[in-house]
Amino acid sequence: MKIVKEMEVMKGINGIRILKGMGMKKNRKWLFFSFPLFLLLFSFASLFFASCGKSFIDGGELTGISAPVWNEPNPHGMVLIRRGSFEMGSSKNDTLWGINQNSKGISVDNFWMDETEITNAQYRQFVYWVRDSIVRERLYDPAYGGNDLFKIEEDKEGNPIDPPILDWKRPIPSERRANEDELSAIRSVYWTNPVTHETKLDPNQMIYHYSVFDATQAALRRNRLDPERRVYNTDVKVDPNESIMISKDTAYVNEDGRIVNETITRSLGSLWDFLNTYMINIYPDESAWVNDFNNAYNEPYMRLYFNHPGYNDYPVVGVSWEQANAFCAWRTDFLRKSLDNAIRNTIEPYRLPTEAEFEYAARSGKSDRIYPWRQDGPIGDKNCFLGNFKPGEGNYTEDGHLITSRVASFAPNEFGLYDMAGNVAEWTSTAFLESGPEIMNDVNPQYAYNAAKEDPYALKKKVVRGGSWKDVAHFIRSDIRSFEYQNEQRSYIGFRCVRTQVGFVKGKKR
Ligand SMILES: [Ca+2]
Ligand SMILES: [Ca+2]
Repeated sequence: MKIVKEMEVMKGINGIRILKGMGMKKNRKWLFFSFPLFLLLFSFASLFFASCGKSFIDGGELTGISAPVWNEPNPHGMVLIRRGSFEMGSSKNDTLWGINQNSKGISVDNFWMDETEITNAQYRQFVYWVRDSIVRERLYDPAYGGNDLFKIEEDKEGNPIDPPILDWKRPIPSERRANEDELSAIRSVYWTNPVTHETKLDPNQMIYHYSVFDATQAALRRNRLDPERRVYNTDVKVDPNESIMISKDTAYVNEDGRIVNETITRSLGSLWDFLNTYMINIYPDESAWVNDFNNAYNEPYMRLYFNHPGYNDYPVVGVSWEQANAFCAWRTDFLRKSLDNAIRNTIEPYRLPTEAEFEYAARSGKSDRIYPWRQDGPIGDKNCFLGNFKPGEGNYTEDGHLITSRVASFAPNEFGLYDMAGNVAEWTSTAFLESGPEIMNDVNPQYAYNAAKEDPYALKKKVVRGGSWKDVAHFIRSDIRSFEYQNEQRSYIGFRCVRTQVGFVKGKKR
């Protein structure tokens, strides 16, 4: 799938400056990450020009058109999971837990995976980007003084850009220097509780608007725009007026001012029918801490967990599957906008891992592992706990942590991944079916189901893997499946991203 449209455009070095502005520890590394890309961009572009100018003096022989291979730089905070095969699922029956042997041999290709779960600080970068895009829109809006310098209305050649795009290079004025209109635009994204008078960022306004072109659906033969090309069997008579029904996600604001995201089914008319649009409220549900646990005093977590700097490096929670997908789309766009056209679309998008990718990565690709570590239980050689979970009845703390822990508090697995068992359970892109892997292909297995709004709730289950801080040892096993509804927000579910690596095995030299 490919991101084709986003709310705003942000380019080059500006993306780096925004990151630095967030005051995050690791941001400086982006400079080193981006600079080689910048150089590569020139070499990549020159490669095209070189091939255009090539004269075909090849003696009439078939010599092929070749070009140097371009290697992707290592994405910040991710590790490369190399392609491989393993037995996915449980290899033995376990009558105590009602597990039936259900393993299946599968293979997955190379992908990058976040070393750790996405942290509060990382997710806040997304929330603040959305906040700033709203403020910039309003600074341009005549209702708030209409400063047209906040948008770029013409390109370098003086041609109009329609509609104009936000100028991220122009800083939002500080509250001290802002005029009255600017101040009201800046403050408009905050909300004051009329009872307690506490002021905070208004979660209801944090809407991220994005579109994704569904290249898989668009590629299916049955969905081809030209009816002649839907069937290759020349014995079958093609009906040129055949109507093909397709499902498409769309989002709009209804007459009551409410945002509606829904899946519509309609007759295929053009490539635009494969463009899915979403308007997602991306703010985490801080009240999950209270709603998940009856008769418990979890109010401090509700108030502090997402925003207190003490929790910066803890995994974000209270994020639904839909919000996690919005994060992946934003992260892709944020990176691509910092790259030149020539390489922008050679970078695969960030996404949630498939269920198979998660299990393969958790077990370090080894069929004989049931945890990310080699032991058959959660305790290591030196009698130390190997992850954050619930070690005993009512006992959450024996492993040193009551709720979540800072990410990477325990040793990584052989692939260099932290907390693949426990801490927070993690969303995958896979829709949950009891039969699961059985019906999936054995090459890059996946089962995706785009549930329509009117579908029964049972069809909106997504696979969650790895178990969490609130689970006993059995449920943090890497071969155990679990699910949650795609719009649920839980205090024990977070996520991490993956990205398919554009990588090749070197061939034999001739
Ligand atoms: Ca614990
Ligand atoms: Ca985890």
